[in-house]
Amino acid sequence: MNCKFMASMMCANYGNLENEVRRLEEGNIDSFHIDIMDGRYVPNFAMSLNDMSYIARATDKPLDVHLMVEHPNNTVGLFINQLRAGDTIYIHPEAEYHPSTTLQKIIDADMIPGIAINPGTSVETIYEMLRIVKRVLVMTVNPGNAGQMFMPYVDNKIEKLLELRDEMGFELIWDGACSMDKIIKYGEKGMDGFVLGTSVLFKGDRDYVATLEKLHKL
Ligand code: S6P
Ligand code: MG
Repeated sequence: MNCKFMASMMCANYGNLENEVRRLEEGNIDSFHIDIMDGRYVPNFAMSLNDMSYIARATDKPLDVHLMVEHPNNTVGLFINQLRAGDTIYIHPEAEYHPSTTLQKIIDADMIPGIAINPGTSVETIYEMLRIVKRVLVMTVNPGNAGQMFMPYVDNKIEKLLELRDEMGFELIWDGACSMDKIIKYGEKGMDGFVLGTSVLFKGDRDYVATLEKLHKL
């Protein structure tokens, strides 16, 4: 299996974020997934711009920023200013009138443009954007919280996206309820990356190095 693993930092221990970053780096995490919420697009607040900047300064690894905010065009510049070339920003297309304008800002800043697709969003409605994004974050839970149940109906969409990925050349990343069995099954099907949250990494004794070693051996 050749796929990337991203740590969902909203599930980390905020009591010692620096130590969390170090231990995840020791386990060779590929990138840090930062969930930004505004309490409007989703009924929750997770990480903030300042949390993201702190992690950006604490590591040389790429950041993978998932904006769950209304009208990201209004605030995407704030995030771009704190990030580096090569970091990824995902927006939810239904949260913006002209999502391709927002994606263009991300492209112009030499960052990786991505869209996040909710369980209830069809491939058909986002098809044209697949031509300009480099990453698609397929959500297998409704956005807003960690620790939710996998929505089995997303399976069909994942199969469709895997076919389109081969044709159009974006990377397909899984976000939500990402357990070991899902990683094995969909890693074999060619998924490019997985966001690791409470289902596999931030659980039990939180031995990140041991869990990541197991995952990298798959
Ligand atoms: C959800 C968010 C995700 C979660 C992650 C948690 O709104 O976008 O990135 O943090 O999915 O993982 P888990 O395994 O607890 O569902
Ligand atoms: Mg996320």
